[in-house]
Amino acid sequence: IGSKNSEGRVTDPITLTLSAIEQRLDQLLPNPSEREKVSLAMREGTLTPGKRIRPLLLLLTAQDLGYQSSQQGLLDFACAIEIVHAASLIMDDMPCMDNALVRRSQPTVHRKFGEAVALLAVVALVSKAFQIISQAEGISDSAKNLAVAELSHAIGVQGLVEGQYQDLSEGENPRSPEAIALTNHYKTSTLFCAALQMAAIAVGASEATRDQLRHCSFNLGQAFQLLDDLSDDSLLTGKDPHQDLGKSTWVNVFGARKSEKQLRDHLGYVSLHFSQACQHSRQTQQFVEQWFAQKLA
Ligand code: GRG
Repeated sequence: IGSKNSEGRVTDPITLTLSAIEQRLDQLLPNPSEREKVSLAMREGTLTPGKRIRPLLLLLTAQDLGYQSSQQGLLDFACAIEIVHAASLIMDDMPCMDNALVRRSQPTVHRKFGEAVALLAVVALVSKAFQIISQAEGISDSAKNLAVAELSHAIGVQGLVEGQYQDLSEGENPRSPEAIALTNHYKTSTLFCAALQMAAIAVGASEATRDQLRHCSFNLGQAFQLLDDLSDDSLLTGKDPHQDLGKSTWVNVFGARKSEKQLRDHLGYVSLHFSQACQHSRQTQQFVEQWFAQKLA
């Protein structure tokens, strides 16, 4: 990552893809004046640097599957996923949810702009994401329809919303491993699933491939959430530490060692299903393996 050619230009494809995502996000979001607070909050919540892992995986997977149509259209699909993710983080941080003070090393959006503006920015971002999909160039109407169905499913009561609800609910505590995995599926795997499915839809992949990618996303979301929980540090996130300790995460219930073993088991399934979905090109699988290896080193 970050390799340069003899003229000092970055040539690494991942770095180039990440910078294309940043540029396109910047173009797609409104360009407001100082007085347009909701638009400013939309930009703040989205453009503050993050990992961009979901849009990156969408683009890499589509390439592995042999995507050959408009690069801009696919980039727009990828940005729509990131915009929904950004909206979910703004909402997650609000006082009625996780009550976080800091996100991506910055004061949370509701602290900068107030709760009302933050909430309006969430609604505006979600609607922006669907507008972007509907206008993506070089992608057929039927593919756009399927993409809308995937993304709306991932957000709703069988996706992020349910995951967030379960995360906030004071159910049986400590929860069973199955219950924790289900919450992680809803709150994290579903958006990874939408990303990989949108790649498959853009390519017109077979149902068998799409099924492999669903299994892949389930395990990827579990692994990602376990990593997030393992690295969750209330001093860094500014979250209320009591609120976090009370949560039934794998790490809180089973400890770090067992959680890391569980994470590695999920990664094994991620590789298996990626290799079955993308048999001719393995860049996404290799990227994911290297990405996690770096984080776990
Ligand atoms: C309004 C779209 C919308 C949803 C409402 C609030 C909510 C329901 C869902 C939130 C679910 C949630 C916070 C899941 C956590 C997922 C997760 C692991 C986030 C961290 O992702 P990273 O590490 O973050 O990719 P960066 O900052 O790098 O983008």
